[in-house]
Amino acid sequence: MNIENYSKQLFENGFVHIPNLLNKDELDALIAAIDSDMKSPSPFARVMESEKKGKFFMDFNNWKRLPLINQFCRLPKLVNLVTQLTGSKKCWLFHDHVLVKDTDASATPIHHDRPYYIFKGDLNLSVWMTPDHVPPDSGLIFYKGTHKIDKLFMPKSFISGKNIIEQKSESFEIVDSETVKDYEAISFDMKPGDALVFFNSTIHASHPHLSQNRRRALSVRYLLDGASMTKNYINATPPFDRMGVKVVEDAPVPENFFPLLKS
Ligand SMILES: O=C(O)CCC(=O)C(=O)O
Repeated sequence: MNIENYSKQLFENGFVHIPNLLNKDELDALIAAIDSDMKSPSPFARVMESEKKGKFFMDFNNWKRLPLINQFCRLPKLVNLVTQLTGSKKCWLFHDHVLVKDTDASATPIHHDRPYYIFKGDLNLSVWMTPDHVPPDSGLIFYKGTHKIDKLFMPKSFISGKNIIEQKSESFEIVDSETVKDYEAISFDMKPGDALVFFNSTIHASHPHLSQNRRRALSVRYLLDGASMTKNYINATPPFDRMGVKVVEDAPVPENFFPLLKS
């Protein structure tokens, strides 16, 4: 793996596609981890479905409860990948997010992740992995270079696709197709075991899920060097501020909630 080249792409574009990251055993472990959550979802789980649309199952922050998710998030291969890509010494587990779409499931709305989170930090990122073939017209869309926009955008509900709050906000601008019209939109032909790594600040979305195959995905969120807490979020997801985490501006990562995976 040419980590230097992948790292260059990540910093230049805000995202990078890593083909064949997972071997057969790791792919099986990914499938088992996603399955374990679908069979035993948490109270956070949501299934979106309507007469016309396919199902979109989502759940998050299950690593403490589900051993297969826990083991997968802690895989040295993933931790080494994100520390090497970002040149970070430290890495903490933030949370896991399972996202499974059936045929005709709706698009994921355009957003970036930072304003959903109680952490800031330029290197914090997600690793999105699928055990399925996801053609480019059904997969994620990344807007090249948008991680360099020095703004926070209003989070959107993945259920309704609408802004989480309707009132205008001084801190959070509205993000829509107009915001990204000058940025190249990139999608990938994802093969089983490929990964997408992207910064919390990178604007992204997905196409509606047109493929006839179910699309199972696990997005693991990691905190890296420079991570600290922030109160600059709307409706924290996961709602750690209502789960016992005391959010203090600029405070370091509380390792009793978010385990240190590498130091
Ligand atoms: O899987 C999807 O459709 C959306 C994923 C996403 O937005 C994320 O992992 O941050």
